Amino acid sequence: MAVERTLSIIKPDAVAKNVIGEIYSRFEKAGLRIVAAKMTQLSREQAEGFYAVHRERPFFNDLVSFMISGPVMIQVLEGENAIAKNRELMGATNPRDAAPGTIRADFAVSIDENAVHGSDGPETAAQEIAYFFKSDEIRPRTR
Ligand code: RTP
Ligand code: MG
Repeated sequence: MAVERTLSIIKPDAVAKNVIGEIYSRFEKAGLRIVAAKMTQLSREQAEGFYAVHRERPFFNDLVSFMISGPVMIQVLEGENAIAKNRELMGATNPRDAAPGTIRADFAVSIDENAVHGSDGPETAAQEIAYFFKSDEIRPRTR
């Protein structure tokens, strides 16, 4: 199985709940390595650009307002099958449908405030990583 990279965001609700470490621990236990990370508060333009694919959807404005409501923690995860593995750890978009033990089941309260983002495929992963990180800000394992 191929080593992949994926973009993960710990959203404002989970940062406010002080569970960054708990979520990082789940990534690490699943064999995913954090190879880049930054805490920031997104501007409206950044959030709109990031979620541009959803621009026409009825929830777009609420989604953008939520994503800029507080700091987020953005990371690149690297590992075997990282994209699907991260989606599995996250659980379903709506925490009500998320399997027990997933990040969204444990930390999210609603479909609007659902704790984490993860890239949904190889192309979006590459685009989303480049959206937030320059290549020299990504530091894969060297020892
Ligand atoms: P994300 O992109 O944040 O990782 O979430 P996802 O792939 O599981 O879900 P996606 O379909 O990409 O939707 C992006 C975010 O928009 C909000 N959403 N609300 N009210 C609704 O029907 C609805 N559908 C989606 C969610 O917060 C979702 O994470
Ligand atoms: Mg998505």
